[in-house]
Amino acid sequence: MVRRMFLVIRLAKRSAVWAAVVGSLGLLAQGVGAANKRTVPRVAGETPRNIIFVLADDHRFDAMGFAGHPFLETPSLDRMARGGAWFPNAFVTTSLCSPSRASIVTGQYAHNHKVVDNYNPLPEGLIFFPEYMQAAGYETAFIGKWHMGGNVDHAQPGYNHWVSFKGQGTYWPDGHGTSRKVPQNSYDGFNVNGKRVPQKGYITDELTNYALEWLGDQNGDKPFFLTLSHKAVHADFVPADRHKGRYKNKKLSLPKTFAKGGKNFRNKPRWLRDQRNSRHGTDFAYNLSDFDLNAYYIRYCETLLAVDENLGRLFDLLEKRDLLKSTVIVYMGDNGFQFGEQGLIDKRTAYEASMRVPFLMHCPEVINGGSVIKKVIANIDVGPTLLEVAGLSTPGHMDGRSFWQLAKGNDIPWRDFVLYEYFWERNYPHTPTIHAVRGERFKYIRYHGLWDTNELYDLQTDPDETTNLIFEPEHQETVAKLNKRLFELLAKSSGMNLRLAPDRGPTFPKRHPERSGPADFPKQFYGTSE
Ligand SMILES: [Ca+2]
Repeated sequence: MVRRMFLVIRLAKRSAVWAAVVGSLGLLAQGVGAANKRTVPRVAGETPRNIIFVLADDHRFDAMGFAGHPFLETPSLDRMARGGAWFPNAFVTTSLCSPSRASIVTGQYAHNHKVVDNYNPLPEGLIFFPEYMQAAGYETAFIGKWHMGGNVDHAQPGYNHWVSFKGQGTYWPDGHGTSRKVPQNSYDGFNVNGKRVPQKGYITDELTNYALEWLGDQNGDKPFFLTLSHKAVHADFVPADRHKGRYKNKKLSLPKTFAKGGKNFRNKPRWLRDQRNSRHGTDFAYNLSDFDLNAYYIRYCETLLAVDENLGRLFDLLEKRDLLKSTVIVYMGDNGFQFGEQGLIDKRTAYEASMRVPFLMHCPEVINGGSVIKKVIANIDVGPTLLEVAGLSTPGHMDGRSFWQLAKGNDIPWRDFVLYEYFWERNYPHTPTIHAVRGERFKYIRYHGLWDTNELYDLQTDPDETTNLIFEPEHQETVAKLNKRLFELLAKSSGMNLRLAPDRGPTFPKRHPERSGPADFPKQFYGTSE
């Protein structure tokens, strides 16, 4: 076949139809690729391992016992950190459920996979990294929250076994414990390999039951890859009944940037001060006039308890089957969640509480217990990393890079900055289009399409992002350098365009008439000449 092709090419070279032949060969190559399985070259020196990827929803970076939380108990996550590697500088490149999940599963930035909201259908032609594992002989399973492409739960490419639910699902089948209506909540039960099966109990327990059942069926003939994707801890947080009230006497210590006015508002963007009185601000959170931030946070922590407990059940099963030492277990959050930082709730912004996530890896055979790896890693790196664990190289279309060698304690050249992006949605009009770069020390945030100020934070001296350094004379060089780096990273990844998706889904533009008014410009914007 190949020889015949060369013959055709040789003949064609001499003719005027050369260009047309090249075109048709291109089509042929595409056709062959589509008909074949997804393949990439193997990497040297990696024996394919069993892999479990546990994804939590909206789990912020500091809501873990070992990370210094004042009261939250997470013994299983603590065990993972003790016995494995913790990446304290792990980020998502877009802090929103569907775009971040799409970045995880495709290895691409949102500007390339083009999933920029929670409502529009998935674009055609996306390639999910488990497809490569499947082609390489893995048994693969997806169990839990998919939540990409709107309210769908049908099986997606790359998975031999499928258990999911529509949109946000529900914590309990009867909806108890919920205090408000959440967009895209669904009560249709599970799609188990194409069959509708009712939800029986508390979602975090039940998804783990499905996971344990599938793991129990694996007989060692093939390596396995399991994704367990929790609904928890997405809002509206509902703890398991057994955990309700555990922290009722505890208090959220309000973040330094919660203060309304004074020094805290100095040089802060106008949009940020305006968002305080919106659905995602503490003055009018979820447009509820009686919103209680403390009660909300306590429920968040209580809801996390079942996630941690169920992680423990996975550990127990692997231990019993003598697989704990050799299996790579990964724990990650799909984005963070603000509880009063900068006067905000929820996510989407480039602030730490929103874009920074828990990230742990456990595999005692090759990862040293208690490793703390401070390099900046991101959701786009998950696909490349887990493919390397499976002995496979990174497909050319992926933007992320494998940090498997970093996890194992090897020194490899690594990136200086993570690129962040968020595209404005009509549904939640209070958060603008954002681009940012985040390194181990500095974060630069650039807003697009509005008359406002950018931000620069020194996270070494100011981890809480209290002081915007953007106007400080001694930082102008850093601002210029990071602005240049931002555009280099965008250009290198074909990101020099803004994704526009059709308006779809509910909109939440409301402000409370009696709470904080519109923000003024920073003083640097005023002057009587150019
Ligand atoms: Ca999320």
